[in-house]
Amino acid sequence: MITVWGGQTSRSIRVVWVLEEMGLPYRVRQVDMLSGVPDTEWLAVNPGNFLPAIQDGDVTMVESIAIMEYLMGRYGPTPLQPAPHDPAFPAYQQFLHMGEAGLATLLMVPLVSGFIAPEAERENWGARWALGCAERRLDLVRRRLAQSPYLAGEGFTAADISVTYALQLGSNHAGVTLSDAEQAYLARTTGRDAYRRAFERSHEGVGAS
Ligand SMILES: N[C@@H](CCC(=O)N[C@@H](CS)C(=O)NCC(=O)O)C(=O)O
Repeated sequence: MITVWGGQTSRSIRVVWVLEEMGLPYRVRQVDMLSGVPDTEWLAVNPGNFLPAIQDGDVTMVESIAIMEYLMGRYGPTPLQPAPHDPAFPAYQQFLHMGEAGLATLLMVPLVSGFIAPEAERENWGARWALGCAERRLDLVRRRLAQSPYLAGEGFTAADISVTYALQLGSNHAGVTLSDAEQAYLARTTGRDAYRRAFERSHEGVGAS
């Protein structure tokens, strides 16, 4: 049984969403990063203390995109991951990675500046720079969505899982304003049954004493 170490608003939703799309059995172990109480069981899994992580038998992994690629490679094939000879593959590969490396990573800077930084440091050049960089990368997402319903082309793939999380992070917590096309895209991706199940499983037990 695969264990997903996650949090209710963390990138673990990407991993759980892949598991739901593929119909694989798993359990979610919630980690409360904000409790202030060290979770020693969790820190033994990832001493770096960032979510998500998985354990699958002898395998322990962090990095949400790498975990998604592991699951699709290990338990696929799956339509979530076009094969290298598929014409959809280059765009798939680009947006799969852009969702984290080019978008979510940058968006963490305005997010932590806006919500966690001391009052006097909330407005800062670095956060504005990071938001501007993410906005320019979003132009590539916008241009792609003007051409096709999903980022790799006609079919939904893991690239959409990756970028959906980044769009949610940006619009909910980092000051990104979504266009109508992006909002329609999010409605398409998060309207999937697998997303609804993933969302529910990611919130199970949260707030329970
Ligand atoms: N590139 C990593 C980013 C992981 C990350 O930043 N996770 C957040 C939660 S979504 C976190 O744990 N932040 C706390 C920290 O890094 O100290 C991934 O995609 O998994």
